[in-house]
Amino acid sequence: MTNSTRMAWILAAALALLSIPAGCSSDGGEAQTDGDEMTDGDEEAEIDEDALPACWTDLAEGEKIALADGLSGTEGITFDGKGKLYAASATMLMEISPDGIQRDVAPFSKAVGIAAAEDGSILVCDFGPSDEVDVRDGVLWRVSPEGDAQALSEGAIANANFPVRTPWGSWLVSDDFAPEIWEITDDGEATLWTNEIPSPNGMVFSADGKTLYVANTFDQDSRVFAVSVVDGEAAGVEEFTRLDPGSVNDGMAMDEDGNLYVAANIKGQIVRVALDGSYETLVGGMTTPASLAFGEGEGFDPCSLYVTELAGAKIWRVAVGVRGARLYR
Ligand SMILES: [Ca+2]
Repeated sequence: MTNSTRMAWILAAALALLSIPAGCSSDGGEAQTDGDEMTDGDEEAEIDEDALPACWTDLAEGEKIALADGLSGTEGITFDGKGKLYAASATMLMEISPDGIQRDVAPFSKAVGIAAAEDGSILVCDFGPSDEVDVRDGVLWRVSPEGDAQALSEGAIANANFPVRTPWGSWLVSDDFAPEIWEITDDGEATLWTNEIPSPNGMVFSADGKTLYVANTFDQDSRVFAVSVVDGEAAGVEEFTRLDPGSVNDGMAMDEDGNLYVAANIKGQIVRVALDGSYETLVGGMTTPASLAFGEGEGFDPCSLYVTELAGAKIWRVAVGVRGARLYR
């Protein structure tokens, strides 16, 4: 068994543990401080800086505070673009209030990464019943704002891990147990988009849509790849940066200046990667940080990252001091 295979099974075991119902639907407990500096902004005002919500100033850059606690481990996290925050444990898609209170939205068997569509639906990746790499039972679900879950794609991806909306209006879905990223149309048609990136996980597009950044998880060293995108196709794969050994990269986010934020899962850190590929640790002291998203909507800081813990109990807010990049939806 190779190291990467062993690591895969460690996280697979963690996922299996998380799939045990843990009576986690109760009050999330610990509340964060009020966001009283928050002001409403006009989402359509892309150019008018004054119309954008202000950064909170209660935490210094790199400081963190628990938004929610008492969770049974969460992985996916996304804002819906309409003011709500969602997070996914292995067995439940939840809404998380600005006070850290959780509300069950829809149950799953093995939910992983999530992302929001333009209409406020939440796309949920699901490993399916089997974690085997050759059993194509992974599912991409689409959950309506009312909580109605419909399978958008099943039977193509073995272990659907993370979804990202493409600039051309489809979904890319990574499979971290295989070197595969799939494209899923809104009609559910699935095609293999690239098989050139080992253990792809978190993904984010550059603002111009010409580059897809992909974090790799189990294949060491811990790298971030840059995929050149031409006419909606993967036109070339390059190594963008190589983080510290053992980072075991998971989710990614991007700020408005194009810096990347990578969840170094096993190290318990969020690492910031500059445009030239150099990197620094923004924050540590987390338990297996999994996915991360910049705040959107009233009660959330637009200049903080909200971070799930795969094998921990918290959702953190980490102050960054700059806004997130606009996401494709
Ligand atoms: Ca599976």
